[in-house]
Amino acid sequence: MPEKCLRRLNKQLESLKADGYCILTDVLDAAEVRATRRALIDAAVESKRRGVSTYVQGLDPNEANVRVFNLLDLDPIFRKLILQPKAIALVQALIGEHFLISNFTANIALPGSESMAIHADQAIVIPEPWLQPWAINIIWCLDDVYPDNGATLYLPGSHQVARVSELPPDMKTAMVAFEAPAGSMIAMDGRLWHTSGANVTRDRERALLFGYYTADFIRPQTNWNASLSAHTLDNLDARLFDFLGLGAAANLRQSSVILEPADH
Ligand SMILES: O=C(O)CCC(=O)C(=O)O
Repeated sequence: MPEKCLRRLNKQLESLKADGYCILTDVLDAAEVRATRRALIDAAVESKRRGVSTYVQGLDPNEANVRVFNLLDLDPIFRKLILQPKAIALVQALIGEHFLISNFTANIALPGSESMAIHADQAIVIPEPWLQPWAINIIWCLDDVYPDNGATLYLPGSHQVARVSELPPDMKTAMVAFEAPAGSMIAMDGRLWHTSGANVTRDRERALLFGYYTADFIRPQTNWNASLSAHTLDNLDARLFDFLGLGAAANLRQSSVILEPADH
C-alpha cells in the first residue's frame, strides 16, 4: 500500500481503537458503488428465488428491511469486496492477524423501516466479559447514509463496555448516527452497541453491506461448507478459502502450530 495511504490508514486505526469506529470515504468510486448496488438488487431477487426470505421476523420490526444473506455465493463482486485491502488491514490491525470471515450480508432499509434491537456484534458470538476486540464489522455504504434514511445508530464509547450490566439505561436516546457518503467504508469494533435507524423518508433507500470478521477461535456465524454452492467453493480465491476457515488447517492459525509427525 502506498506510504500516504498507510499514514491515512494509521490515523483511521487510531480512531477505531479510541472511538470504536472509523469512517473511510471514497473507498469505492461511483462506478463501483453502482455496480455493487446493482449486484445487490439482483442478489436479493436470486436469494428469494432460492427460497430465502428477505424478511426475518424477530430481527426487524417490519418487511421494509430487505435482508440479503450469503452474499459470497451470489455474485463475484462480493467475493472481491470482502478482501478489500483497506478492510483487511483494519481487521487485522484491530483483532489480530488470525481472523475468519464470519458473515457477509446486506440490509436495505426501505422507507418505513424501523430500528431493530440494540446489540453489539461481538456479544452475539461470544459471552461476556468483552475485554478486547475480537470482532469487527466493515460496513459498505452503497447509498449516502444520514439520519432520515436510517443510518446505523451507535452508542458512543460502548466498545469499552465489558458486561450487559454496565450498559446505561438511556441507550436509545444517547445513540448517534453514522453519516457517510456512498462509497464509504465504516469499520466498527464488534463491541460497539448499535442498531439500524428508522427510514422516515418518503422515497430514499439505504443499502448497506456488513462484512463481519472475527478472531479465528470464534465459531463463524455462517457454515460456509453448507452455504456456498459447489461452483463457488470450486472457484474460490486461495486467500478467501483460508479466511473462510475452509483450508485443512481450519482455525489452527494456518500451519504455524501444526506439528510435524513424530519419528517412529
Ligand atoms: O442495518 C443497520 O443499520 C444495522 C444492522 C445490524 O446491526 C445487524 O443486522 O446486526
